[in-house]
Amino acid sequence: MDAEITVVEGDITALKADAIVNAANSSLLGGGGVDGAIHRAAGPALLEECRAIASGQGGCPAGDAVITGAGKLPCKKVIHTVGPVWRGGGRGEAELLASCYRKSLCLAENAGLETVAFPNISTGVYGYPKAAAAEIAFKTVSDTLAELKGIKKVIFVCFDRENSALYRKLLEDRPGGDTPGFSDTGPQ
Ligand code: AR6
Repeated sequence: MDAEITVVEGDITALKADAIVNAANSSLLGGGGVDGAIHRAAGPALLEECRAIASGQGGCPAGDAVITGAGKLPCKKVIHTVGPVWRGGGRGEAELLASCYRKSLCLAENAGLETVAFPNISTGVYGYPKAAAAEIAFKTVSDTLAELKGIKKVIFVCFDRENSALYRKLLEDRPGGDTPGFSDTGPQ
């Protein structure tokens, strides 16, 4: 059976998915935006795990991802991926952003996880244009799910109306798509 793709509007830290994805930075040591929200909600155990990974492998480059436990969050695992900083589009940003989605899904698959929630990676502090980022996210996730067997559901968690409208449109426009995968009642 095909994996399901859904779109919700809300705070990703509240989701009970098997894994939530964090839009981290290369240090893996926390920051603002969704990264800050995830670390605040998870508590110090998450930062300790990130610190151990960062000191072991020297941080995490853009386009790559690592997996940790979830501290006090209601999900089981956190996948930390580092999106590209938008520099005009000619510095490999699209490939790096696609790689974030693909590698995060592969980590989830290899960990035996079935439901994965993504924020809109790079579209905050890192400045990636939202419409272009949404198209890459949607296409990469759709293509990767077609290759993987274990993941049953991907949830795009949009924090703002603009992203939510973009993802809702992409869901409607896909072949055979309508809106059953959209929920505007929040992630719970
Ligand atoms: N739940 C879901 N989405 C959220 C939440 C939340 N609680 N909070 C913000 N967003 P950003 P980036 C959305 O800036 O652009 C950090 O400092 C937000 O509206 O969090 O990848 C890191 O440490 C936006 O759509 O991540 C890095 O230094 C999306 O999450 C840097 O920011 C991503 O915005 C990464 O920048």
